Amino acid sequence: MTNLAAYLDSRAGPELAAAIGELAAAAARISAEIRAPRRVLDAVAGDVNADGDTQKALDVLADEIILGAARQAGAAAYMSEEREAAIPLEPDGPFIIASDPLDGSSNIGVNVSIGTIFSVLPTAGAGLVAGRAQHAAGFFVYGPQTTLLVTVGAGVASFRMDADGNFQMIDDNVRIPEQTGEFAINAGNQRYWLPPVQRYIADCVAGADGPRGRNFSQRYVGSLVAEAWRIFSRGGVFLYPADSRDGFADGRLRLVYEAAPMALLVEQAGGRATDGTRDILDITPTAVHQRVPLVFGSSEEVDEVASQHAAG
Ligand code: AHM
Ligand code: MG
Repeated sequence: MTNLAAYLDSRAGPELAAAIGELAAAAARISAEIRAPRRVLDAVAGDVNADGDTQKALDVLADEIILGAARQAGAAAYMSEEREAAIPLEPDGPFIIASDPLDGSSNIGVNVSIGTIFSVLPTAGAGLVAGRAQHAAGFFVYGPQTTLLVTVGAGVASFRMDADGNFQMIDDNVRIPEQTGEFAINAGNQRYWLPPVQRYIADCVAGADGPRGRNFSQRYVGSLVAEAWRIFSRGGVFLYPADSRDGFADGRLRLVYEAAPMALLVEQAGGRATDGTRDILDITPTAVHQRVPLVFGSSEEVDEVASQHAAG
């Protein structure tokens, strides 16, 4: 069986391979911390992050651990959901690491899957470059199993962590099915959605009786990494659109360390990721914590959402 180190040796340069190896070791530590026998999952750290969210103790711990990995990897800088600004590290470092160290924070306390998302970026533009320029991207899921999906720009591979904290390959060519009968969106926000999303979801819900002519199921965990793992496994479409609430004109998710790494994985697995119309990978961020509407998954559905946007 191939492990992560062997996979990276054959597809990435030594510095990039070592950096992803450091991130995997960090994820093994985070996984162990989450499973520590006396861990109170939703213990609060008492601070608020760059986004105004109350930080949980695990958010802070995961951020420290990923920062340690970035430092070990010799990264030039570290950008994180939990830090206001980029942290400068090795002045001559070959790349920048961006991360959401603990995605799905609001779910920590209910024992559903949470994860770590990462992006390895060129140093040009202080890391604020279009997602297509990423050297690598991936995410770990801390669920019933600890898993990893990673791309170094040559397809997507999946791994599961063994008892020794090593990542063993599951699949060396993960592909997102083009068609799906599952959509994921926070329907509690329906009254705030804009007309294209209203129409798209109404057509899905109308099922076999509507214009789509077939039935859909809804799935929504509220944890991006968990939705994504499901979509990479069996297809699906995820939407966190712009809506009319104050502060949601660009949706909720962050471009640099959530949407862009996810989009690189999605495209490398044959799916699509857009903000409704534009490819996420073509958007150049102007700020570390910039938000972006996100639609990703099975290409047929992402295209359908785009055609609803084209219709106005
Ligand atoms: P987080 O990075 O603070 O955990 O926030 C991101 C999360 C995603 O994991 C998830 O897709 C989304 O926010 C859920 O938002 P909502 O509760 O508004 O549906
Ligand atoms: Mg997140």
